[in-house]
Amino acid sequence: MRYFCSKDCPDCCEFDIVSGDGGKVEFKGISRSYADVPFVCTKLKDFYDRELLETPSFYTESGHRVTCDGPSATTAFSESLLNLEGSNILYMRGSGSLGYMMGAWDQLMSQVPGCYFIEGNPCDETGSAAHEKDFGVCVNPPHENLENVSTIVIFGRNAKVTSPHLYAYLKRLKKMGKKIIYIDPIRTETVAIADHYIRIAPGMDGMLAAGLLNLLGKGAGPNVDKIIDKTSVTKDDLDLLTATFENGPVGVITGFGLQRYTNGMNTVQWINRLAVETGNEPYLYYGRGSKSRFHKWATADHGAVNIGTILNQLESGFFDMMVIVGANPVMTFPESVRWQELLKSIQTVVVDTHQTQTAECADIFVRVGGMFCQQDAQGSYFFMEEAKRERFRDDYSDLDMVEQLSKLLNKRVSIPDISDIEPELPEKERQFDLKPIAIKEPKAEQEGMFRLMTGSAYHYLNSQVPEKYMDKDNVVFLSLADSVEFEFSNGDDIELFNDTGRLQSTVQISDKVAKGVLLVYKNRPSAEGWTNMLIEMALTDSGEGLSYYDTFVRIRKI
Ligand SMILES: Nc1nc2c(c(=O)[nH]1)N[C@H]1C(S)=C(S)[C@@H](COP(=O)(O)OP(=O)(O)OC[C@H]3O[C@@H](n4cnc5c(=O)[nH]c(N)nc54)[C@H](O)[C@@H]3O)O[C@H]1N2
Ligand SMILES: Nc1nc2c(c(=O)[nH]1)N[C@H]1C(S)=C(S)[C@@H](COP(=O)(O)OP(=O)(O)OC[C@H]3O[C@@H](n4cnc5c(=O)[nH]c(N)nc54)[C@H](O)[C@@H]3O)O[C@H]1N2
Ligand code: SF4
Ligand SMILES: [Mo]
Repeated sequence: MRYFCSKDCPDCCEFDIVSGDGGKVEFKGISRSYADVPFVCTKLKDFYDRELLETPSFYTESGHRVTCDGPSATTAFSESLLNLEGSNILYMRGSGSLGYMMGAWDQLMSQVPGCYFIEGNPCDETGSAAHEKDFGVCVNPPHENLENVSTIVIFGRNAKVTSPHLYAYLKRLKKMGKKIIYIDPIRTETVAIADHYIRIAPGMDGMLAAGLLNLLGKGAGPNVDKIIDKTSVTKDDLDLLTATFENGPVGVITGFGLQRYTNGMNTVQWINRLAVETGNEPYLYYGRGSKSRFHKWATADHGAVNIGTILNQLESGFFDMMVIVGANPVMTFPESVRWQELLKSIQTVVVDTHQTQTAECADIFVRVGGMFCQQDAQGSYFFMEEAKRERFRDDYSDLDMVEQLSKLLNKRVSIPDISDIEPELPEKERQFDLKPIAIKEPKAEQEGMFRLMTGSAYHYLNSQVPEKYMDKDNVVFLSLADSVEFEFSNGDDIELFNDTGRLQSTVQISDKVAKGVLLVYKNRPSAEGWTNMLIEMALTDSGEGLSYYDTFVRIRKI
């Protein structure tokens, strides 16, 4: 059966499900125009195994959890909603599945009186806003355009880890003779494909892009001394980049890491300017909406809350209930401890494949079967491709739940059949309206504190961690220089702390990080605590994204 993976991953892989003996299934990659060998990532089989685990649903009666099946928990949810009529309800839908059909949830919840949606997301919002500001849209050129460039400059996209098909394509482009320059404050796995790696100071790509424009005679950016001082890029690297853009054409691939700062939108806007002013806009990539070519789900008028104000709004008592579908904010959003307290103080309903850290705080938990149990459609947010699938397994799914709820609540939700869903809307085109902008810098380094970076790890996706990888690379990466200064050896216990919270883990000395920077992989428990316990809920300059990497911590031995 032809299927696709609807996880929050730029690839949106299509694959074949092959049934073997004794109900075993296998996944086989299909050939793609951009990869020499068909493959699927190792995470896929783990998602399948993980999502088959039988986690019971539950509801709460007189302070006690009653375990039950999905439909019974859904009935309890509908009763709570009816009892709460007249109250305000906060609704969050996350990145568990980005399939088009998950829009049925929005259609249903928008009809629930007093329901508020969340404006903004923790993922790519800041960079998307930059593209919308500059070009009116957030689209990607066809990937084939990269075949016309001589060099590809990658600003912080850890493709080897986060987008294996893009990495396969980069390998092919390299074989075709393209040079690759990779710019990232962290020496990631993607460095392996680079002809040249440049370690930039975090949040300073905008300064670098503006500086390059100055050196190329295309604007009044910072001079060489200032660029070197602010970005930590050496004179040789700067000369290489200047020559690269002088000679062109250059592919520019922008990742999502560099927009997770208070100046993230400004950074992406400067990279946009660098590409446009040097004639490389046809080779400028960020990402596009994964549902941009499908018709939007109709929703009723509903309230909205800015992502940065969620916790304050919960604290103020404005909401009596929070409904969380396919998200694990206790683990993935900043200020985890506050989340835990606030979710326990109101009625919380969680719909998930797993009993997550967020579900632990719930009054009602409805277990759904996940992406193997639902027909769906979606596009890749890097490649201009869409995929569709029929349902593979019959377990209780999000769509089954939405249908049941809509009947119980007497709401109308029109779920189309998959055969009627086509990516028929044309992709919009960029319009050019690059207004002059200032150069913004990230939050300043603080004396005696380390910048905490929290990027993606290879073996798991956001907080969807298979048990067998819970402890893999579950460390704090520390530079050799800092290990000497602070007298740490490999394997030592370490505490990271600041005014927001604390985390305990073990040290791994590594050249992944520079002096003054720590790396801890995101969204899973450390020995004690986890990264988002240390991170403050603070917006980026787009006003709707979160500045995760503008976080500073102290360290001590324990
Ligand atoms: N294996 C795996 N794959 C995933 C995910 C996962 O958790 N695991 N998550 C998925 C999701 S939700 C998303 S949004 C995508 C994210 O995919 P990517 O676009 O790759 O984003 P990140 O991994 O957040 O960051 C990419 C790189 O940016 C770097 N970076 C950070 N700050 C800066 C900076 O100031 N300048 C520069 N130049 N680089 C910087 C980081 O060190 C990191 O190596 O990946 C998806 N794919
Ligand atoms: N410190 C730090 N934090 C970060 C980031 C970072 O770089 N640093 N990155 C951020 C990014 S890019 C993102 S996208 C967010 C992600 O934040 P979340 O949206 O919370 O992402 P997940 O952890 O993938 O949570 C998705 C949940 O959906 C469940 N699920 C899976 N499939 C289905 C399904 O079909 N239906 C339902 N109902 N549930 C399902 C999973 O079990 C999981 O619990 O995290 C952000 N958090
Ligand atoms: S690479 Fe991403 S889209 Fe492809 S199977 Fe793995 S998680 Fe799914
Ligand atoms: Mo994301």
